[in-house]
Amino acid sequence: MRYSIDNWDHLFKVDPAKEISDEDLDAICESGTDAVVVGGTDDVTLDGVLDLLSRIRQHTVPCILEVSNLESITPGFDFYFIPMVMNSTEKKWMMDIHHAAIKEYRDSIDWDKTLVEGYCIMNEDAKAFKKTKSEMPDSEDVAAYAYMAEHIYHFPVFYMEYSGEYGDPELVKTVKEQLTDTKLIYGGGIENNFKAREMKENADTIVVGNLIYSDINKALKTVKAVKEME
Ligand code: 1GP
Repeated sequence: MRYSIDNWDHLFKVDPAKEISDEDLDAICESGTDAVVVGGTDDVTLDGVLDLLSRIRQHTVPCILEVSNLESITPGFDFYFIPMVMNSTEKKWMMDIHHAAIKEYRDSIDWDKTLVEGYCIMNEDAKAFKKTKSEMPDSEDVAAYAYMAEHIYHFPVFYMEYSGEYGDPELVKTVKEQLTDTKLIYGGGIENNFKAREMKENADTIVVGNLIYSDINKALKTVKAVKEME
């Protein structure tokens, strides 16, 4: 059966380029989050990915690789998220690297474990924004990207990526109104329970990243904060 994130409220995203203690990673895995995503922008290496995979695998939580480069793809994850950056000015991030991946891995890709994310990167200071040469969209642009994600590309997920910065809850609401079948993931700057809940009001799923590294206890509390909203 093709994999679905329909009932996922909360994800933690751990970065293979950052150090995390066993104690903190164990706490993340046992927190009640719906899945742990391994993903980053710079310095993502196969060694770093394999290290996190083997440590997360000691727990039952689903483990996802958000693919950032071809070199660090490895079997063994439960699911693979494939970003396509809709507001990049370079075709590469929407087409060419995926094309190269198909040429190399076509026979080993399990499409039931693969999910394409229509990404819209919305923080000009984020490393991913610069790397993908993204263009800052205004509200109307973002709403149109979301609509395209669902109606033209039929992406299962539209990801509003503010990485490192807290976004605009009103815009998240507007974007959600564009979507019926495509799920909305929000990530960026969630640093307390209030912000977790505020974004979860409209996003289907929220992602907590940096807070794991800056305040693990606060990060862990965001799981319960959004789960209690159900
Ligand atoms: C990053 O969307 C995630 O890809 C989470 O963002 O690191 O700001 O929490 P933060």
